Amino acid sequence: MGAVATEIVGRIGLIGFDSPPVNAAGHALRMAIVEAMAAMAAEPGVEAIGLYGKGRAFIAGADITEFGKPPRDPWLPEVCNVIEASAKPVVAVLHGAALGGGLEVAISAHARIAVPGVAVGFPEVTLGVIPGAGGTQRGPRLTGIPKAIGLITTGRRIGADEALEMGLVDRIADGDPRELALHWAEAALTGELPTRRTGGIAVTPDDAALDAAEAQLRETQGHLFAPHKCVEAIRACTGPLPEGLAIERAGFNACIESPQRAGLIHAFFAERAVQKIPEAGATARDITKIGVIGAGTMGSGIASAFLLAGYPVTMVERAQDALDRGISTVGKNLDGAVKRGRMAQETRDALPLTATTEMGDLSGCDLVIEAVFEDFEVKREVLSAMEDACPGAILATNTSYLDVNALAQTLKRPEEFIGLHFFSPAHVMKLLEVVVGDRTAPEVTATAFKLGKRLGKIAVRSGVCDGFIGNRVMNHYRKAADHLVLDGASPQEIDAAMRGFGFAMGPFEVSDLAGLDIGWATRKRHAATRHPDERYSTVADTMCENGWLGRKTGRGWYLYEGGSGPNPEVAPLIEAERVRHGIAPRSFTAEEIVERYMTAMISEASRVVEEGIALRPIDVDAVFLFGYGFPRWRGGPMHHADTLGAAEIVATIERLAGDDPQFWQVPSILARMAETGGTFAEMNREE
Ligand code: 3H9
Repeated sequence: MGAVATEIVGRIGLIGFDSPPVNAAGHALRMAIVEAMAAMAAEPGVEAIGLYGKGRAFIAGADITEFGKPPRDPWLPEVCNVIEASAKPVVAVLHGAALGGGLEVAISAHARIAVPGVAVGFPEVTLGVIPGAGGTQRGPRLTGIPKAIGLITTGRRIGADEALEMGLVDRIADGDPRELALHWAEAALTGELPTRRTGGIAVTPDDAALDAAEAQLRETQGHLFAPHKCVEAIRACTGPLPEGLAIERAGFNACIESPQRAGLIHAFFAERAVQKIPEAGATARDITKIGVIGAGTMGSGIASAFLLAGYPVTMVERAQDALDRGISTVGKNLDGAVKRGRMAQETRDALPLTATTEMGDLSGCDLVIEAVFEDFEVKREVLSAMEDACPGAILATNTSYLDVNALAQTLKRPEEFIGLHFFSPAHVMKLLEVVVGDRTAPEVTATAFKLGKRLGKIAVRSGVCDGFIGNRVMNHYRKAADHLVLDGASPQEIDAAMRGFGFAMGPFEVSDLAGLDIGWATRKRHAATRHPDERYSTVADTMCENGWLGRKTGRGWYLYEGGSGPNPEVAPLIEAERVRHGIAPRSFTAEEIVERYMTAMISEASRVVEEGIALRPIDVDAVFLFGYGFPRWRGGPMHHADTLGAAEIVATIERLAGDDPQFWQVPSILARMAETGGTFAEMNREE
């Protein structure tokens, strides 16, 4: 019974879940609970039972590493039934996290106490499944159908107060979970804490709420599998419990088989896997004060991100008017954060922001990041001044493309230099690429990761190359999109096809949002080294020359002022470019568009893995999931590649190479995988 600690204190039997780090309900814990419940039932001196979690959680949920493997008895639903059926009253004390299967265990008990700070909820849909141990049946019995729908179909996590209000818990009490379990199990015996079996509670039918939820989900989440199964299962909660549980079980099993479940669970682990870096053992420095150089959109966004995380920030800009604009941008960013509940108004009012035109004011900062114009010489000069003004500080560059090793060579302290690539808007976007140079000290990398965590970002380690992980791969598949346009597809067809695949926006819509000048600058930088055989479309360059930079200028690929829809002046440019290339345009199906786009993405991402720019394939997945709007339920480009299989991808590249051998080349890693039947998932496990 290693997974639980049992003891008898007076007339109370205590069962403490003990399966670190978060008491996931894996096979060992499930077995141990059932055995402990039987032992407590058989113990004549025990009159009531207290359940609690040791360590940092009650139970974080089912053990999701077991999903997709053959189930092992006892299943969690059985554990819950055993608890509910207990003849002796059972009280559960919820602390840390009582999520998914954890909450299902709790609502099978006869009364619940929530410790302040606990996270309660049914996050199953975010993992592509539905609550499978009674959540859809016992949940609505406690909260009523409408509230259960809200909780279960969104996966929203709530705190103790809301859980009490909803009826999921009976009391809120602060203290040590074991002590509370002892106290409240006793209270159940004295009558101070009423107890009842959740399964015995009658639910008021509410077909209108269920129909409305179904209709809304069809409209907003038609592409997802699990949320619809949740409503189906909740619908069954008005009948006898065993029948409802059987319907829930069928829905859960269908979800387990769905590829969306595999994609979403991969995304869950991606978020955590990226933290496992070779420098994890190095001692991270304490960072207490941040310097930001540059008060443009990026600099202000970065300053806002640090302020939101509670760091005092000194923001430096050369000219007072630019500094004033930066201060105003930070203000707007943080007002937005207050509105969204991410920052308290009092914190906003007492903002620890120093804005200055003096580099000397940076002294005392432990980390200074420059976010000036993306130009090697400009950055080199600023970094050199930074290095002199801030002895002892970590020096960071926020660059999207520049060679971090070459910049390091110009510094006296290259070991204290690192790339921190924020994504715009920097105070909102989750992704942070940590670009580790050849000479970056391990403690500096470890510090960057610690900082990333405090900022609430997903930090991903990248090696040095043009564009690092994300932009390098993006440049490649963006070219595939331009080639598709040359060959006959319209930008709107491509956008629609990629939205159909699951991206929130298509590539041309994204260009309009980001500003076409960004891609323009990259293309200019690459012009000198461009392969002579590369099929190059000048359409976007001409658009930039015309001043059509996207949303910010009112027109780009689409119109934003004086009308809407496609910019009518783009089609003639495309037509002229096709004539220049001697291309007779043809039509493309959405499947063909997706195939080319995704094959280009997977090809370059494979090279990034092969060259060691990304530590593992899963790191590439994290970059695209958290920085480029890749549909989470598809798990990321490398996970998606595994679902296609290397042999099929290689065959596609070889077929496409018939028309354009310069662009379509089989990465050697994929060729090897195709031969051996290898997968990217295996490489993730090797680390
Ligand atoms: C479910 O319950 C289905 C049932 O309805 C039906 C059953 C029939 N399983 O996040 P952290 C690992 S679905 C396995 O860094 P924190 C995690 O990977 C489940 N492993 O800690 C990490 O491992 P490593 C519904 C899990 O303090 C380590 O634990 N439940 C699980 O920042 C620490 O995790 C959920 O969706 C798991 N369920 O956050 C809750 N959970 O050290 C998922 C965590 O090797 N979990 N691990 O990287 C969470 O949201 C957070 O982990 C939690 C703690 C808030 C609990």
